[in-house]
Parts: sequence; C-alpha cells; structure tokens
Amino acid sequence: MPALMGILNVTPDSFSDGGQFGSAEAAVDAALRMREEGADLIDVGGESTRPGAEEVPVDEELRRVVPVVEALASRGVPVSVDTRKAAVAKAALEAGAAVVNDVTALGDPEMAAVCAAHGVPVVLMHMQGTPQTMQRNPEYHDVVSEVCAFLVERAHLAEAAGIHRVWIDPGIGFGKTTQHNLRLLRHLDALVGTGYPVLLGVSRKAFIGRIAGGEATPAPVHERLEGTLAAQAWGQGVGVRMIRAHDVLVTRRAIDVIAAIQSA
Ligand code: HH2
Repeated sequence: MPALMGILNVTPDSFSDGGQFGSAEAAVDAALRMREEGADLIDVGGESTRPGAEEVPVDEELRRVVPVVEALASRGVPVSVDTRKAAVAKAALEAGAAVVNDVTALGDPEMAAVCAAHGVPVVLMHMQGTPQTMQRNPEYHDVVSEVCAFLVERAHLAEAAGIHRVWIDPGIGFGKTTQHNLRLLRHLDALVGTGYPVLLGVSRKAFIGRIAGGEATPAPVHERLEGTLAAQAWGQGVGVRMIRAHDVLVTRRAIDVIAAIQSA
C-alpha cells in the first residue's frame, strides 16, 4: 500500500491552500489533524512552487518552516521538508525532519552533501524550467522517456553522492501541459519500472481542473477532489509507493479500499 504524505503549506501564496495559518501553532494543529486522518508523513513547505511564484529568501523560508518542523518532530510526527534550498533542508533536518523533498532534484549544489550527511531519504522531482517560467511553453520530444531519463540520471548522481534512499517523482504540473501530464500518468509504469520508489503528486492540480471545466475555464481548486482521487487511484494501481495529498481523510479511505482489492 502506498504511504500517504499530507501537505502542509506554511506559505501565504500556495495555489490551493496558501495563507491558511496565522501562526506555527495553527499549522502544527492542522498537521496533527492530518496525522489523525491517516497521513503517514507530513510534508512541510515554506515556498510556493506554483506557476509564476517568486523565490522566497532563505531567511524567510527558515522562519516559516523550522518552528513547525521542530514542533512536529518533537511530538514524534514524521516530517519531510519540501524545499529546493540546501540551507533550509539542513536546518529542517537538524530540527528533526526525516525526509527531504526537493522539487529541483538536487539543483542546489550543496543539497546532495547535506542529505548524504544526514542519511535521509530524498525525493527527486522532475521540473522543466523554474516555477517562474515553467508553464510558458513546455516542450518535449517524448515526455515519458525524457522525464524517466532525467530522474534516473539524478538518482545515480544522488547515489554517487552518498544518498542511499532515493525516491523519484514525475513532477505533475511542473513545466507540463495537460497532455504531458496525462502521458506521464498513462505511462507511469515506465517510472515504476526503473526500480526506484515513485511518489505521485496530483492533488488539486490544474490539469484536473482543465479536464473538468475545459482548458479555457478550468474547474476551481475546490472542485478538483474527485479528479484528484481518480488520478491517485490510477497511480496506486500502477504501483506508486507514496501519494502526496491535501485531502488526507478521503485519500486515506481511497488508498485503503484499493489496497484491500489488491490483496484480495
Ligand atoms: N507539488 C507541489 C509541491 N511540491 N513535491 C513533490 N515531490 N511532488 C509534487 O507533485 C509537488 C511537490 C505543488 O503543490 P502544493 O504544495 O500544494 O502547492 P505550492 O507549490 O503552490 O505550495
């Protein structure tokens, strides 16, 4: 059964749930609720990577993330830190984070050494371009083989740097059109077939809104739950090992039903 990663965005501007928490305590309460609802791990992020998002200065990201990681880790909650900055990863690991989730797949030259020194698992995600530019005009010759080749190459680089537990993630919505996202989902078996455990993040993403409402009038974020569950179920059927989701309770129930069917 895939693990369930609950999303905790301590940002003012995340695409679907930014600006929810006025304090670290409120964020911690939300994380504890997600644990009760069945999250195995809480993914704490202090910088939105939505299309067009500005980079957050390191001090500000540290201020958002570290107190929350510390509070959760001290309560025994497994935490991953969603960051592309080695300095933030380092501080979060020192505060008790157990996993690094890097949407740039070790883009920061210091990141591999920080993760290796702490001996933690690392999620390597594919993105074309940067959040600022990625949705302008994403182009691939063959999106599935290019994403696969990139992830395997970064995984080998991570291993060579001393990271022993590597996860890969196709980066749904990161420099991809609706069709690119759909092709990656349709051929997710290619990623699963690499042998690296695959994490899938489709929760509330724009391609789901575009399928529901059309390219010109995508369904709003709060109308993407059914599509999210459908895409996650597809991924689980293909063999993904972790699902990253905002709506933990319903995702938990869906994962459990599919797992029960798979083991019957
Ligand atoms: N998606 C988002 C952020 N981090 N990490 C991984 N590994 N995979 C993903 O698909 C992924 C991710 C975007 O979602 P969210 O955190 O809800 O939004 P924002 O970046 O606006 O905070």
